[in-house]
Amino acid sequence: MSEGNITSPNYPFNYPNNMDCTWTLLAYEDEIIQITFISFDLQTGDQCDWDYVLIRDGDNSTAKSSVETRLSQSSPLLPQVEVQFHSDREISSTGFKFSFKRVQKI
Ligand SMILES: [Ca+2]
Repeated sequence: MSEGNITSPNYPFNYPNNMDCTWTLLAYEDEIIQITFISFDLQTGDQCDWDYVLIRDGDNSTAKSSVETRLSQSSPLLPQVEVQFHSDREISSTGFKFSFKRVQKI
């Protein structure tokens, strides 16, 4: 799949509690993966420790995001992306939707 959309479970309705989902997006060697968040609404927590989306690239660096630190549009550009979604045992929201596509490295 060279491009598509990924949403939280049940989107655009509230996601279930106690969810753990992982998506792995891979690009070929001369490509990178571009992620664009279309919507993002999770239960808020000071430390992002209730419900969160964790985006990890091939170098294992992490970008943890909640509604407090909303990812900007069209970022990041990564060769390999693992997206984890976690929700805790209570309070949910509509969740997220993002699009991804593989683009040629310049
Ligand atoms: Ca929650």
